Amino acid sequence: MAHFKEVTQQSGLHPKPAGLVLQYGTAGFRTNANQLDHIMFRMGLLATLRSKKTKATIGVMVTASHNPEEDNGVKLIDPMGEMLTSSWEGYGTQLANTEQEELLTTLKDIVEKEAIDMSHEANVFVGKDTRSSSASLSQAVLDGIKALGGHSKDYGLVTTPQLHYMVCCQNTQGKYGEATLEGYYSKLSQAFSQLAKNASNRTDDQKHLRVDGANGIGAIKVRELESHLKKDLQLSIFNDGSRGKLNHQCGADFVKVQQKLPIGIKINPGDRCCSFDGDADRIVYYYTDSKGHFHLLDGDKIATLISSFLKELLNEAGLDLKIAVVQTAYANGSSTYYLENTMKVIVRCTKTGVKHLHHAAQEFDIGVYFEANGHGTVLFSRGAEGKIQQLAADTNINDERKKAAFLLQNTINIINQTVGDAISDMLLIEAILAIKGMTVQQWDTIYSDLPNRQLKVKVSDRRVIETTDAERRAVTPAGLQDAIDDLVKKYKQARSFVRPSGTEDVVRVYAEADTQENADALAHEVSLAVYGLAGGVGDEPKPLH
Ligand code: 16G
Ligand code: MG
Repeated sequence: MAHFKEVTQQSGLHPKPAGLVLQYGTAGFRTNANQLDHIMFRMGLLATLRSKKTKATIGVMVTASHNPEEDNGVKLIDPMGEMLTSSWEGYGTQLANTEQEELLTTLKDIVEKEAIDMSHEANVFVGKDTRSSSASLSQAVLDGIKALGGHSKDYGLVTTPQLHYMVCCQNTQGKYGEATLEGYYSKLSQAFSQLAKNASNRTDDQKHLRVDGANGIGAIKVRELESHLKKDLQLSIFNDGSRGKLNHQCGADFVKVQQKLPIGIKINPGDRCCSFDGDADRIVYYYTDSKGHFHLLDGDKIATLISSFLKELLNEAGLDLKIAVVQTAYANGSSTYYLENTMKVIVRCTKTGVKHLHHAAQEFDIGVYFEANGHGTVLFSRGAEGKIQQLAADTNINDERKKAAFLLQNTINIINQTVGDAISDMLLIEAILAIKGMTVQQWDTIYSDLPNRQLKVKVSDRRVIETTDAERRAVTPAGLQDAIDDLVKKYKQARSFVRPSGTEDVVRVYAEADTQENADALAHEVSLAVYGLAGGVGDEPKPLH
């Protein structure tokens, strides 16, 4: 086949360093940018095969999200805008690790196993973040697509969720929206302005939001959005990339993990602020109080705000739809308690990683999913969307139901259902706060987070830890879970779990308890148990105080 010949020739320009082994991780490949050229070329090949197989457009996003500037990575996007199906992740790993001379054989194996019709045309959308390495790496992706005879469209600089959106628009023949940036901004901003019409009189202060763009792509894109928003929302953008370094002491991951303000942001007590991560698929909110204390509103607080808003609207609309919130083990215990016992919504817990939450959320009429780190969105089933549209078109209903249906309709339009999207989440949160006339402090008091601590432990092989029950219990090594159970019993309102990271060579430890001191002490003691029972390397974990 002519294409295979082309692959052999072109792959020579993107050679694999012999012996280098990389895994398709939780969200694709991610490592130092100078190890990725061959990976990018090969993911161009894989995306082309995936497109031929699914007879649909596939996406390839070049980004390393919240990692440092020196890193890069790649995420593949399936036809409906969701992440690459897990059954193909293995092919990604195989293609990445096959030595140069075996590449063609590996490629042909995949073609055979998946019975791919190579004569079918292939279409791949490509996007990239602002890293200095992204330009040449996305060119390597384009080279891979071309080598296998696929067609590509290069969107250039876009956020990860924007590329997910484009793929979904393309494969739904425009039903989800128009596959352009202009289409994205106009769909979201129109929905926002419809929702904002229902807000009580807001002062300029209330319309004002400070955005930390992590010196990344989100900053550029939120500025593009700004011109579509008119005066409904006023944004001050910090860490916009003009000076600082990507993700360095700023961005959603920094703010969440360090529980403090990002560098370069100027705020007064009570000012509402949010941070995006490096590819704008995560968002967290925060403010400082009159004493200068920092308060974080993370993915759990966001899920609570959104789900209570939706639940109220469903009640007012008289619609009987099943709503659920999907979280991971990292969700603060107070949020789970509040959702289950006060709000009385169904709560599901899944393994870490967006694809797991996304799948679980698909099982409900309305599935709100958020990781505590700020990645999340809302999914509406086709049936639920149909009922909402039908109600909105019904002329025989009272004003209250009509208004609720209208708000639900615009909520659907403001949400990027393909994946968590900092820009879309930000607009939805701003709309809800405006409609409810709620300040960020009032939102924060819905429930109080239990003090918590996250630690890392280095072990010789983190795979010795296997977990069950959505990562909440360790099955191996023997004795570890019993040790954790005994330690947890020593503290009030305590909970702890450990899991091997999917993105770093460490074991992660999470603990929460009634006080920060107790959460810290429990996290430390559990770290010692991991170190002792799971092959710790280096110095023994030290107490935090
Ligand atoms: C990836 C995941 C994120 C998860 C994180 C966990 C996606 C798009 N991203 O960044 O959802 O929270 O990994 O990292 O799925 P860890 O396994 O190192 O704790
Ligand atoms: Mg990200």
